[in-house]
Parts: sequence; structure tokens; C-alpha cells
Amino acid sequence: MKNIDSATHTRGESIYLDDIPILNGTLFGCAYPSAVAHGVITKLDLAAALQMDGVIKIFTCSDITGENQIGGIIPDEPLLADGHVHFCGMPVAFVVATTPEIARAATKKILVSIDPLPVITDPREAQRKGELIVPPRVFKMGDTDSAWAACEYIFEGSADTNGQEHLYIETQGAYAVPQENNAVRVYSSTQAPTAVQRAVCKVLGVPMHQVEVDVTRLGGGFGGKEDQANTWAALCALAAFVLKKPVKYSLDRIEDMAMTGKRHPYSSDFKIGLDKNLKIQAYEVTMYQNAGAAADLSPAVLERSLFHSTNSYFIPNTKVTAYSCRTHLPPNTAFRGFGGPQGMFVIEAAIAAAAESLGVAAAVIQKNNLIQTGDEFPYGQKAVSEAVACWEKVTQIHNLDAIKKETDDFNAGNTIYKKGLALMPVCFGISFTKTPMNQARALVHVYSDGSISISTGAVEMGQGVNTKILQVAAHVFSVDPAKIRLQTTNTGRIANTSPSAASATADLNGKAALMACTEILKRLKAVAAEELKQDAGIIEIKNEELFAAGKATGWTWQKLVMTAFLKRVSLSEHAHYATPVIHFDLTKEKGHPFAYHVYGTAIVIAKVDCLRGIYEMESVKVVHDFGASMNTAVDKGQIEGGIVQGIGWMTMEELVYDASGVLRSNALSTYKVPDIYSVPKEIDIHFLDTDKDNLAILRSKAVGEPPLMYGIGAYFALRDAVRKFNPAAVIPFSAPMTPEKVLTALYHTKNKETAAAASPNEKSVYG
Ligand code: LUZ
Ligand code: MOS
Repeated sequence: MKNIDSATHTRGESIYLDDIPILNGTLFGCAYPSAVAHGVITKLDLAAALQMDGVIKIFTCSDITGENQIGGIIPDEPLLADGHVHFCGMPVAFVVATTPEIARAATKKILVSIDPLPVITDPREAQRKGELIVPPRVFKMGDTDSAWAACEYIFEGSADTNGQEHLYIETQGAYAVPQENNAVRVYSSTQAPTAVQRAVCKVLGVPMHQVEVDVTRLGGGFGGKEDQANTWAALCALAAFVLKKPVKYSLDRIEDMAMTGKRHPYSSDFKIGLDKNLKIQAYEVTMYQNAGAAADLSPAVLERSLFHSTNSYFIPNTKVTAYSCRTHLPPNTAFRGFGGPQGMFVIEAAIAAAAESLGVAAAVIQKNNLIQTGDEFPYGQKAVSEAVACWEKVTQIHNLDAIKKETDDFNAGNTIYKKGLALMPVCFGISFTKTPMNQARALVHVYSDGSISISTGAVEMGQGVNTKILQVAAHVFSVDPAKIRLQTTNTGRIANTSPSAASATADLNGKAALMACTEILKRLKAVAAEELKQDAGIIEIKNEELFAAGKATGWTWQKLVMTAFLKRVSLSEHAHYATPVIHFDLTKEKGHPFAYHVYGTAIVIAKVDCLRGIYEMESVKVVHDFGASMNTAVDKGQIEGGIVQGIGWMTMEELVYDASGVLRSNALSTYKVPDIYSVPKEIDIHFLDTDKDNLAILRSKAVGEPPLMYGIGAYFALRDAVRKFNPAAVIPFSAPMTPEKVLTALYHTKNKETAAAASPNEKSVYG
């Protein structure tokens, strides 16, 4: 089935925040961001801005009617600066004017004096100074201390990954409309309507039933709108609440890039030990997460880095330590993979370090250590593994030996171009790592004409969740999909929603919808049984027709629904789903946190121009564990997008903050994201059908985040190609592997070591 939004998307008719018709009297807001990363505000002069024609009011922290606080996990984030600024881009004031242009122009007339304080941008420096968001977390399995003795080979090193700008096509924004009796309706471009509701309530000082949040769809989220849609929603709601007028703020790209947090940069140290059979016996890693100036979701992101620190491998002795470090960057936040990719990069770097030193292919070590069913992850859950199946299938379909020979032949015959090869296995746990978040609700109405309306807590952001939920209902009722409509996500209809995140949205909300539909169907069958004087157990609906024991009854879906209505049977149901089985004990750091894991393996081939340092991805060939995909078009779309986004993170997207904490890569002219030309020439996706009993919706496994991590293979393929040209090169494990870094590595010689190669640790924040 096609994505249900494809027609309105291609016609330009899909409704995003900026397409909502504006009410008469609407005012427009614009935030004034701090130009300094850390300091004390000594003067805030609004006079010139207030004198501008059309400026209605400028809000500062003293205008907040409730609490000046939007921190989700930890209350450490003021909405508007109160005396101090903690990051460059931190909102200090909110101008409200009659047009967006006037509001923007007025922010330029605000005069702020700030006495600067020392700025920290490096997470290791923050850790040394005790600037931690939460106490460090440690995952342990076996005993690394004694395991080193059994290791034939031990390698140590460090590995850094940079952040990543979300670059959703639709920027952040909100539109708040006052309602009677001090209530507010907020339209928000958010993945987390309930998080917006909570933040707005706190800032306004009103209970949750006073605030309704409504979301039609987003033009992309990627995690950037899991927590960070709250700011704009709270600012607009505050202004609407105080001024009793609708207030809208839709950020422009540069505002969005400057004021929002990104994927967390990480800097890590690893130590890996292997026995003489190249089995990894021990792995120790210490990760320093650059959290930015406030907690945001950093502790949860940190947790997922721990969970995925051994990726697809079974390592009997592991010790993983992770620090969430407070710096003066904008608070970093959720980004597709949520710390998982950062954790996985380090183990892949450790394996590459071992392979390069031992002179074996990394693939030999990778394959040798894939996790098997029954093996335990460092957090205590036992694997139901498809890691070997994915590896074997992808290497067989594409004949890995032939690919190796082909690249070897190419490299032997070319001096200027070199090809590199990497395999990238992925194992990603599905469920919010915080167990209580794994719940969802759905509200289904069957109308008397037989058409169906569904509301859930799922937010459609291009990932196709509404299409999947519609399919669930069409499947249960066996009706024409055209009879079903997915409603907006609205906190008045569905309460206490978890964010649309963690790849789990279709599973959680789809299961709730499945339960609601199944309950209504049960009632309809009871009506049919009574009317037809048959046993309900033999009644079936197929394509809107009623069958009893396989025989047509002449009844249609429509007739059944109308009959049930006239008999005063409820045609509505609200259902609640909570993922069974999962649990986690934070005191022991052990449990069964994930409903299941998604597996896959990619073969990535890169080609480097060794004269210029530029490169292209030749191909990414994947075997991916979809379970039993319920929509192959939607799922393939997620995989292709994830791969390209992962490659972008690993190769060209270079986030640059300078030492004073100012974002230098602040626009699309200075921050390069993949375009159509940087998409691999070939993306080949094979399905591993693992039609086993699992907790996925209709056994169709979650697909949102896992494929991003295939992109990590791009880094290692480039590294491999560079080493084909210059085997002696010392290359720091530092992503992204930009053309500049490739060129440096291509011409790196031992006696002329570049600063970058000599001290990789000091380069955790680029600039
Ligand atoms: N968000 C969250 C997530 O709050 N918890 C998670 O475990 C998670 N995982 C992936 C993406 N977003
Ligand atoms: Mo996300 S990183 O699933 O918001």
C-alpha cells in the first residue's frame, strides 16, 4: 500500500504548521538569542525595540506566569534567560509584533550586555572539572580485570564522533490560540504533544486540561522535535495567554540551527582484548558525552549508548562507563539512533584498530564475534539473534569473496583511485529504555455510515506511521482503506502520550489501535450472530462482506454497522497498550529492557580520489531483519533515508563550534548535508523475513532508527580505501571523515605527523 500522504505531498496540499490558516488578529513572535555562550546579563535594554511600530510586547523571564522551566528529565533549563546565559543561542527575550518581519527586525534592536564567563566546549574538560549532568553510569558483564590475562592481543585507542544537525525540512514552530476560561490550544511541530502540553502548563501555571496540543504532521523530526519543540510552544502559549490573542512563531533556518541542540558529540577511550582465535574476550570503554548546557534528553541518550556499546557482538567481559558532560553548547538532544550510533562507532573502531594491527580484515573479527541466540547482552537480556543470518545472507547474495577480488583488482590497476570495503552489522533494541514510556492509546470510532476514524498518540513525520495504523484497522475490519481516516494527534483525544520516538511508534500505537478495532469487531460479530442466528465464532468479514462458516450471508459491512447502531451497540473504543515482558533494574543495570532487537548487515563500498581526497559511496548492500514487513515501500523508504542520513553524519556533516561556543556551521552554506549526488550509486535492500512470534505490530519490526547505523560502514570503507593508498597512514578514529581529513590521511607520513593524527583526543569538538 502506498503511503497515504503521497498524493497530498506531491500536490503540495499536506498541512504543516505553516499551512494552518491564520486567524484574524494573530500576532507573530521571534526569540532574541544570546550571542554569548556563558555569562551574566548586566543590562537588557528593550526600549528601542519597543518603540518600533507594530511591536506589541517583549516577554522576558519576569513575564512568565508560571515557572521559568522547561527541563523534561531534570528541571535545569529556563525558558528565558534569568540573569545568566548558558549557551550561545539561548532565548533571552521574545518579541511579539503584528507581523513576523517586524518581530524579527525588533530583535535586532534589543541591546544586551553580558559579562562573559569561561566557556567549556570539550566534554573531557567538563568531566575533569566535575561538570556532569548526572552521575556516571557503568554497565558490567563478566570481569574485564581478570579477562585481560587470557587475551593474546590487546589494543587501546580513542574514537570521536561529532554531532549532527537534524535539518528537518520543516523548521521548528508553534501557533497558540487562546480559548475561553484561560485555556490555550497549541498547534506545534512536535514529536511529543504531551511533552509540549506539560511544558506549556508549567510555564503558564495551569493544569493540563487547560492546554490542548494538536499536531497534523511534521516535515521531519529525526529526534530534534522530541524535546525541543517545547521552547517555541511555551513562548507562543505564554504570549497568547497573556495577550489574549493568537500568537505564532515559525523559526527561520538560521534561527533554528543556532538555537536548537543537535546529536551529541562523543569522545571515547577503548581497550579491546582478543584471544588467539580472534574471539573478543574483553572490552572496556569510557564515553564522554557532550550534553550541552542543560540535561534535555542527555541522560536517556547516554543510556542507549551503554546499551548499544557492543553493537551486534557477544563479548563475555565488558565494562562500559559513560559520562554526560555539561558544556556551554546548546543542549544536545535526541537524534535518530539516540546515542546508539555513538556507542557502536567505538566498538567498530576498536575492532578496526585490532584488525589493522593484526593485518586481518575487520570482517573476520566481526563475523567471529556476532551475537548468537541465547548469548547475553551486557545489560542481562538474552539475544534472539538474527545477526549471523543477516551476515550470511548478505555475504552470500552478493558474494563477498567476489566483491573483495573486484576491489583488490581495481586497486591493483589504479594508482589515483582506491576502493575501500566495510561490513557493518547492526543490532538495535526496540522499546524506550525507560520502561514506563512503553505505553500507548488509541481511540477508534466507527460511524453509522461504516466509515472509521482513528486517533492515536502517534505523530506522522514522514515515517509512514499513519499508513501502518490505517493498514492495521483495514486488516482487522477487512474494509476498504478509503473508509478509514487517521485524525490529527490531539492531547484532548489521546492523553499522556509518549513521544513518537525510539522506532516504537507504530508498534505501540498500532497495537493500541489493533486492540480497539478488535474490540469493536467483537461487538459487531455478536450483533451479526444474533441477527443471523449463528455462532459468533463462525462469523467473518471479508472485503466488507459477511460470511458465516465461509458462506456468504448477503450482509455488508455497512448493513452490519447500521444494525449495530440501531441496536444501541457501542461503535467506539478507547484501548490501552503497554509492552509486556520488559523491565529494567537501575540499581543492578540489568534486566530485559527491549521488546526485541532489530538486526541487519550492510556491505559498504567507497571510492576515493586520492589526488583530491574527495570520494563517493559506490554501494550499500543490506540484508535487513524486517520481521514480516507490513509495508515494504514504507520500510524501504526508511532504510534508504536512514542510510543516507548515517553516511552524512559519518562523512560530510561537520558541525563546528568555535572555542567561544559560537556555531560556525550555522547555515546550509557552511554545513553540508547529503544531496542527491552524495546518495550511494546503489542501495540494495534485501529482506530477511523472520516471521517469528515477536512483539512488533503484525510481526512487522520497527524500522525507523536501525538503518541509520549502516552509515557507520561509510567511515570504515573510506578508512580502508585510504589505507590501500597509504598503508602507513596513522588515522585517528574521528568522524566525520571529511574530504579534508581523507586528504590529510592519504598523504600522512610517520615523521610528519599532523596535529590531528597526533592528538585525536583534543579534537573532540571541531573548531
Ligand atoms: N527517546 C526516548 C528515544 O525518550 N527514549 C529512548 O529510549 C529513545 N530511543 C530512541 C529514540 N528516542
Ligand atoms: Mo527519536 S531519536 O526516535 O526522537
